[in-house]
Amino acid sequence: MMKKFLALMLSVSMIAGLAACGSKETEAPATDAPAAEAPAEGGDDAEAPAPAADGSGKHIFMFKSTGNSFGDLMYEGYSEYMSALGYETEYTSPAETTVAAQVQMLDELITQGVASIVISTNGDTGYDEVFQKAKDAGIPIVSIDSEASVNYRLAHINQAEVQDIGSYLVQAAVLITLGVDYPEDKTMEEVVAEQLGSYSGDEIVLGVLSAGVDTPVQNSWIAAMEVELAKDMYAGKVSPELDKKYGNDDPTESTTQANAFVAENKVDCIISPTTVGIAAAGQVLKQANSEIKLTGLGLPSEMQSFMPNSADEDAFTYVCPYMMLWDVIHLGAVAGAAIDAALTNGWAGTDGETFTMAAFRDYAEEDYSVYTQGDGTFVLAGTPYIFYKGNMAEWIDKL
Ligand code: RAM
Repeated sequence: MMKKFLALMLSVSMIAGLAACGSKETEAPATDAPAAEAPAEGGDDAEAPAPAADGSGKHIFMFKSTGNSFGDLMYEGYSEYMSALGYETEYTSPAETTVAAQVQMLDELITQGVASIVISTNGDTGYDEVFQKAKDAGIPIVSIDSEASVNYRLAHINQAEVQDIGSYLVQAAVLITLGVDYPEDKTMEEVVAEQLGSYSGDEIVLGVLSAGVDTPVQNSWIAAMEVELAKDMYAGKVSPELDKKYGNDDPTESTTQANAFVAENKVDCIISPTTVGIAAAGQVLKQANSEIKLTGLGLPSEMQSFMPNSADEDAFTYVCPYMMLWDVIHLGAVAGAAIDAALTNGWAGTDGETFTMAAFRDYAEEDYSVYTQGDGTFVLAGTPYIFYKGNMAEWIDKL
């Protein structure tokens, strides 16, 4: 079933892209892990059966909601990795991007008996009771994309450094506002510093079209954008205030919010740190023939009509000259490797622990180490990758 083999050129392309993107500049994340949670609503008291010692049973992968290709691709990687090891996996996500919908679904699954849970959450709070029920039953939980409470997860699989993502998004938005192509031979930060050094125009204003107002991962990236904007080079040139709107990872709501940006006409560039938001904004800005530009985190397959697809095109005739993401399929597979390590080697996600991920598609076998940030432990799966006119064509069929 997963015979697409879309990632054959992934490593090579990714390494090239990373070099161009200046991946050395890793910084500490802007935010600490989620704070202690309020008591959860819902959840029933039925005791949950413990998972079988041999790893049999259903291994659950729960995304924030259904109908999101980003979640589907993570599951593709997760299930491919897990199935190769003989595990049975199931993709279950609620229709709505809410904490309550995830909690109800988790509660039912845990009562039925599941072997493990990988989850991307819709909020920092509200999961305590249901996660405690899983913990009592000995069901390992790993979070991915959007963090689960440090009290209940073994570790969080971090897609890329939070601060890198926030910084690169702001830098891209500023360069795009100034009509500057993605720099292939310098870091974006260097070019932003050069450009703003001689900039004397109106203060640049950036908008954010996010997912949910409470979504942990998007909020951590927004906080990182604000850290970036506090750097001296932006002072008086780019507003430190981001104009934030929330489309709840729903195409219709995201379209409404993108239309509001057009109607208000206050921002120069929208940063959408969600694949649903950026695709909706692309459509709105294109249709409106708006002067507002766009960047963010998007899937090349969903962004192809809003972005240049070949090096000889003028990127600025498109609403989104360049954007970012990471290898979503590989990210999902790393979560599978963490769950396997928990089940077979007693990997507990504590600081300094390591697990080995078997070779996956074009990725060689690799060790992943657990590190601590704030109150929580993390595993770093990858690095942000820039999609621009120089490489879009090769990515459209892959992600
Ligand atoms: C969306 C989801 C997810 C985010 C990606 C980039 O589909 O909101 O949380 O990480 O986009």
